[in-house]
Amino acid sequence: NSPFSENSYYSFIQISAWIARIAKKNPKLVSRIHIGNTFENRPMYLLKVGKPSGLKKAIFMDCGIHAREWISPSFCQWFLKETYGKDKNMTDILDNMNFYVLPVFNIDGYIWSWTQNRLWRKNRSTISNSSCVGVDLNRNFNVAWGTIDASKKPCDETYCGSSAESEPETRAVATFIRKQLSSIKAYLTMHSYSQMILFPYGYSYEKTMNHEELNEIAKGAVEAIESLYGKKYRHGTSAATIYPSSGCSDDWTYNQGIKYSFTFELRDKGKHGFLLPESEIKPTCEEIMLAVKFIANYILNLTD
Ligand code: 0X9
Ligand code: ZN
Repeated sequence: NSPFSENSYYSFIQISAWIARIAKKNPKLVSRIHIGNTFENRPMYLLKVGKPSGLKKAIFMDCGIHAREWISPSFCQWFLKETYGKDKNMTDILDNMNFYVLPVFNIDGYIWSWTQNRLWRKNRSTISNSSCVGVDLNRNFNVAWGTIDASKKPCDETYCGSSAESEPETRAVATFIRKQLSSIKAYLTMHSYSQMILFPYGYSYEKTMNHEELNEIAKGAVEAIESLYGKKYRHGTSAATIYPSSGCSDDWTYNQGIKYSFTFELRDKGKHGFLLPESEIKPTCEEIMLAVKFIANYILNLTD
């Protein structure tokens, strides 16, 4: 009953209509939460999914922090469409925990990528004393801000902004997460491309306190992915597996105390890159769904 089509990418107008509709049609399961506005003043809505009940664990998941990574918002839509009542395991998960899903983190950038420049990455904020536009929202979090693989030059793709959390989109997400820290047990952020599941740290080669545990979870998640269509995903720390970088959302959530923080890099490995054909939306979402469920079940079974 949702208009989401697994065979096409959705424009932001389509996505926002879908967000309103899915909340309206499933009031017992889905609610829409306004967390802030973008630089261009568009409202940012989060979808809270789960059966209402007292104390529940939660998983926060965002899609589309980078504008051109279109498969990422497709996954958030898929996740909601597939969610409740379709299979027993997902029903169990949602009876016992909530998901906070941000379908498009970087709305202004996503629209720019649809209308002006398909390969746009950053948001669309204007910068004083520069004619260049946009901050890399995944360099704008308050964690080792402005150090490794982050540029102070507004024209660069990894421009980290004038200060940590300078961007309204970053502030909206960080503020929401700070308020919900007691319930949020895991943080998942969806990117493309390169087929990886990454965990902290990205800003340092040091290992986290629960490195072995994170590695085991990521390993289980990539095995679940591979079991479906045989696609190989790598796993490991961001710094060692993709490249070191600072100001990223997953490292920030980790340091806030969310000990299960993961960055997903979806298909493919570079053949099409950001321009992943629409025929790959469905299989990508199906395989990633298995990984998300694997992590959700792990979180559900944690006793603390
Ligand atoms: O560079 C990024 O922001 C991510 N890769 S992407 O190609 N989608 O831009 C990787 C971020 C990994 N996480 C950390 N370094 N903490
Ligand atoms: Zn990305």
